[in-house]
Amino acid sequence: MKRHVDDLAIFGGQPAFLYPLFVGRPNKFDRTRLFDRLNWALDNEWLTNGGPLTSEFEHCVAELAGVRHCVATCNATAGLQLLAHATGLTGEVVMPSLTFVATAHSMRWLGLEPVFCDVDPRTGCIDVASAEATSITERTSAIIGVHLWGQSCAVVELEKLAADKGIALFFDAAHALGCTSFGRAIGGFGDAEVFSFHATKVVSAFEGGAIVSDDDELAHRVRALRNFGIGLTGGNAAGGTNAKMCEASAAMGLTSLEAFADAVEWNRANYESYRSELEGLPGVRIVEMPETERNNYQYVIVEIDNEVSGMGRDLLMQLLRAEQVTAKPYFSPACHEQEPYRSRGRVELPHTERLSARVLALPTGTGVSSEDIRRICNVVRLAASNGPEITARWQRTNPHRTAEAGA
Ligand code: T4K
Repeated sequence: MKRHVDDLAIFGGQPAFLYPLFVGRPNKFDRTRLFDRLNWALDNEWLTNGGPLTSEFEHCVAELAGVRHCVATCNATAGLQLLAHATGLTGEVVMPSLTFVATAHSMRWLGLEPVFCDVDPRTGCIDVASAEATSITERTSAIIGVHLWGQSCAVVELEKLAADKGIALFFDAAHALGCTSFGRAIGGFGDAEVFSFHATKVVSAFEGGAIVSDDDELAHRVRALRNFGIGLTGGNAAGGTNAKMCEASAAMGLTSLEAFADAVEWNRANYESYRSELEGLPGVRIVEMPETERNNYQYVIVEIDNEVSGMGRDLLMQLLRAEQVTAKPYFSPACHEQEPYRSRGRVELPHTERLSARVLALPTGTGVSSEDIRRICNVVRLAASNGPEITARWQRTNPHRTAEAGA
């Protein structure tokens, strides 16, 4: 364990890890089960277009989300786009800016205009009052709430706002598989919700997504639009697209789902380890997941307060990288701070900007052990307790890289 600033790899010490640790490493699963399923699909000679593995995957996801319908897609981005087409969105779509850029890009790609609102300063989820006061106009056709890091957004308030305004309400639930809101499974709120099964997610289908909903007509429409619009009476203004999940992805998704409960248990233990290791450390706040709700704990997020720790988030990230710990600034820059949105003009989103400059996702998942976490936190503690000294030393030795590291 490191005791002195000189022990830090950024100043020439031995890195804390021999091999890199990542955020978003795929979780463990039973390879034999995966290969059995793949062989079965190959033997069936039915590889995509709503095959039996995809149907089974949809059934399992619908059950987990407590909804009647699940339409599996090639990824969550396409899932959001199918919803926009199926409901005929036009004009503007209101969403938080503190999200992965896919939430915004998915709409922009269709010619819709993402309009960003601010977030709650602690959870980072959409601030409903900000959405109502500053973002909704007569051109708004939908709101997309994001269950950031698996925390539920204010679903009841958003449902009321959407109903009052007569607009659609979707949730980007890319992070929220198996999570709850007021004890109810995420998946059944708004008009529809969208999960991601990307390789980095707690349940992976290599690439994959799913639209879940209790709306029979909407589910029917997105199912048809996913497959070129075939079978859709009267067609759709946009025609259809190809956003199907293939059988290989479904095989992986099903196998990963079987390991989901173990992954959540592992993630929860990791989250608790981080919590106890970082407890009381000035300038470092772990984003706490509410005890009253279920979470999948796939993200462990810390917020670094530069003024208290004397060290910026970006310098800490760089310092960790030197130790072979690849932390990720989820989500920075916020959407409105990056192109193509930034050049539309300045929007004031103070809570979003504060959080996006401070948050950092730390490695977790089934490949990360409690000993790994002790070692990561040893570095974080050493860094945060000596922030001003480290920052000054860094600035002295790397004057040209200081701004880039946000020191
Ligand atoms: N909405 C939200 C709120 C989202 O977070 C996302 C996706 C979406 C919508 C869209 O969902 P999809 O259309 O993708 O289904 C990654 C993922 O690519 C992205 O899916 C995910 N969110 C986002 C949070 O993370 P990057 O740019 O950070 O990916 P990358 O390549 O830097 O990898 C992240 C980490 O994962 C690295 O530490 C390496 C590790 N990794 C990655 C891959 C692909 C692995 O260890 N193995 C792997 O196979 O976006």
